Amino acid sequence: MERFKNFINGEWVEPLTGKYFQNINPAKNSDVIGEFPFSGQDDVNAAVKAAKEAFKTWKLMPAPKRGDILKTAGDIFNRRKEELASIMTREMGKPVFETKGDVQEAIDTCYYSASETRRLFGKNAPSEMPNKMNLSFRVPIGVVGVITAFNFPVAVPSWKILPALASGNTVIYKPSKDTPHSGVIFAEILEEAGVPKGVFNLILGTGVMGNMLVEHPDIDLIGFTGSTNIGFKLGEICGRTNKKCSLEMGGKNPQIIMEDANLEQAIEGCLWGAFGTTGQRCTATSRLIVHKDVYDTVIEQLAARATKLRVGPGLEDSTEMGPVVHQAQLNTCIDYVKIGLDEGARLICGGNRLTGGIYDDGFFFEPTIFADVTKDMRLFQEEIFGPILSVAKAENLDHAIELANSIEFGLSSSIYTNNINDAFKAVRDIEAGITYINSPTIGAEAHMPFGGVKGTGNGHREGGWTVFDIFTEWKTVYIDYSGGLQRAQIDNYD
Ligand code: UN1
Repeated sequence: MERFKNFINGEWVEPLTGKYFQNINPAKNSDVIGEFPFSGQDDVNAAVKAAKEAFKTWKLMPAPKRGDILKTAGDIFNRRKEELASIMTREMGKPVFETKGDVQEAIDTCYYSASETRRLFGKNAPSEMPNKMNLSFRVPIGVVGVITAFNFPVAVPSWKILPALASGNTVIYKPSKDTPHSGVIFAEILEEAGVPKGVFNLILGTGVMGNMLVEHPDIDLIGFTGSTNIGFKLGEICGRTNKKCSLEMGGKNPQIIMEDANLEQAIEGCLWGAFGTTGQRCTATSRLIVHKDVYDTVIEQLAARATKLRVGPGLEDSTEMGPVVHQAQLNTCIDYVKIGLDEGARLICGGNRLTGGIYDDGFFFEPTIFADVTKDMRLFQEEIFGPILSVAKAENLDHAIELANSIEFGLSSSIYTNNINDAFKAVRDIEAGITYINSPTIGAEAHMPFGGVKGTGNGHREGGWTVFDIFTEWKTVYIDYSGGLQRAQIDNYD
């Protein structure tokens, strides 16, 4: 069986712990992908030491030169797209057409970050004193720890790693324990692109190792994507150790369908939003809020389509929905079906683990829809991260928006309507970082701000130009060429 290594200070090295963990294919549990380092404190220390040292020179490289390396990385991601997509599907399950999209998002982010290195604009303002100039510009922060989830094994880390590098920071990346192989390829690509030694380091391991990163005194910033529960804990540690941190956490994203919507289009959007990536996206549509006039029709048509979705291994061309990522996630789905039934929600379709034939060797779950879900139910409130959609009935637009907002999260949202007034009210009133009109809750583009309000985040936006607010801070410079002492606030005013 193949044994993989960490990438520290430009070298592929065995973990100092001497320990490894195995990762299996969620669509075929008998397929063991390999043995991956179970890294510990000494590995973290080695990576941090390398990244701290490398920061001294990387930050001095002209930003457009750093951009050239990122552009090359984009070219290599492109060249290895098919191969990488298969590796990702094998280790986390989503169909190859989705993992190819995931790689494309990383390619887009490479090119976008590369181009931004020529546009890391500063801002100048006139001085209040004569013969004096005021400037301000962005500077890198230092050593960045990146911790991400399994569901976008390449795209989501790329949102953090590439702009962090473009800005002049050095990086230590800990991928999810469920997608270490994708992490290895990520490192191979940056190595081949010419990222200097120590600038990018990969250490593999479990959540315990993630904690060691966050506790480490020489890490200056943590970029995290994952569950709300873990994000809040990491945020506490960052507060105590005075680290900057960007937290991208849970979602319980609503799609509203109004009575005048194009139902065919709305249902197709909902199927993609709810069951794409087997519901394992932080942007997944997990609540469908339907106007009462079309409620029964929508449920009937949606269930008819959902039950026909082809569930199977993501490596097969015909598959529309893959397995969930692991046994624990499968158990979560089973638990929430029971919770939904106990709460009195109406199970419309699905609800079971798929069994028989190939299904017995994987973590397959039926596309599941509950109707008559009310806002006090756990089904309505809690992130499940699986193929379980809750449908609620709304009296009118105001009620639909009130329901949409009745949760602790605020990442993505969507409304299907042909009424322009309703669309604009929804844009204004839905509490979410992202709102789609006549389009599902998933599908963010790399060059636009991405992030959520309320319990989803801590105010940062990845993607787009806003990501540079995470990975840089401002330096202000005053240049006095008057030839004498000028005292601001004093000499110009009585
Ligand atoms: C995530 O689920 O963590 O908008 C990110 C989307 C994708 C990114 C999802 N482009 O659904």
